[in-house]
Amino acid sequence: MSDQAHMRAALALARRGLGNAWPNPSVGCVIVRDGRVVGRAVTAPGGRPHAEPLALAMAGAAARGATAYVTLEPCCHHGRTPPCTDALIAAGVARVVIASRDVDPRVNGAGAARLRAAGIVVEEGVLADEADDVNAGFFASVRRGRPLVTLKLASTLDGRIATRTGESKWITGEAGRRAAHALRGRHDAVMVGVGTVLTDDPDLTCRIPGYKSVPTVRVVADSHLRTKLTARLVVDARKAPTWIVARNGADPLRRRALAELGVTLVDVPGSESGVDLKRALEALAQRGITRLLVEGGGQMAASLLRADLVDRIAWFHAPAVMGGDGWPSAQAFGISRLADMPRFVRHAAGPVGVDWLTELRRAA
Ligand code: AOF
Ligand code: ZN
Repeated sequence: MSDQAHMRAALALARRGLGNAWPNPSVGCVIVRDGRVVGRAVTAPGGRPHAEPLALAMAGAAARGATAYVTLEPCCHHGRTPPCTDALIAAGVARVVIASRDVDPRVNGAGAARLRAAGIVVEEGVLADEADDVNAGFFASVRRGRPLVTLKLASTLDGRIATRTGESKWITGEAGRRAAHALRGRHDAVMVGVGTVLTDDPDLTCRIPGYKSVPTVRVVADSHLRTKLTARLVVDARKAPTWIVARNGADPLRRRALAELGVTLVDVPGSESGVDLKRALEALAQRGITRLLVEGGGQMAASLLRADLVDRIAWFHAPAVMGGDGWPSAQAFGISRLADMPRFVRHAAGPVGVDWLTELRRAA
């Protein structure tokens, strides 16, 4: 099999770990000796151990003289785990094929250099575009200090996400809802505005059995701490983590009560109209979140789009029309000049049950 084929297998492993590895990137590693796969692993849940030592342990003595395929440049720093470069060198690996360079300033080319200095043949950039896509969350948190933000919208054909009376269950069908749960699973955290918590009382967990080993963090943007102590995601905050992003100094009593129920309070500056979303995203990245799925509602979608903080959109659209009285998906998002409109490019599109899913990415 070719280098590309083995790297594709490593990428598939890495993709499976998305949503489980934060604060670290989900890395796939495949070790091949004489054309046979002798070791394979993905970064462990929670980010440690890294993929390489796990794959090397599986390979044992067969790693000597083998080729290691890694989706991200092996680390060479003494972080919370020993350097993967040293593990590869000690195991006697002959060749290392790397997809993406690790943008972590502690690595950033130094990992590859260290392997070369030890006499290992190193190739870089094999399927780099695909790996950059898998690593996009980690790269966003290192380079921009905020997570990769994917906005999930479930709307009618005319872009409505709720009726005038606030009804929004269920616009899409069963298959679309299952796909949306899988999407939650591939993210480190899911965020909604407090309005959605007050009207829908959502649970926001990924309810696909066996899909996730690290529960997705539920984040509520709630500047004035209006979330009720009886909300579902407060009541079960000890089972799956709930973080509330609030304005500095908001309601100390409420704060204490929420904390006692197991909720984590994340403080950010804000204005009367809500929390500063950019600062909120930065605070989430500081706590290790690399991939954030934003699920609503319209106000939140509008604010993020207006601030140009949306990297990707997962748009589920149902074959139905609500009409002008419905709540527009980007409420109050009034662009007057076409030049100011954030544009996205289509990444993928296709049917999901009776609905469609269009995946979009922010145009460069
Ligand atoms: C790898 N293989 O599977 C991952 C890597 O704090 P530590 O020691 O866990 O190091 C975290 C850094 O390691 C992280 O910022 C990133 O640069 C790299 N992640 N590296 O060789 C892996 N997950
Ligand atoms: Zn490592």
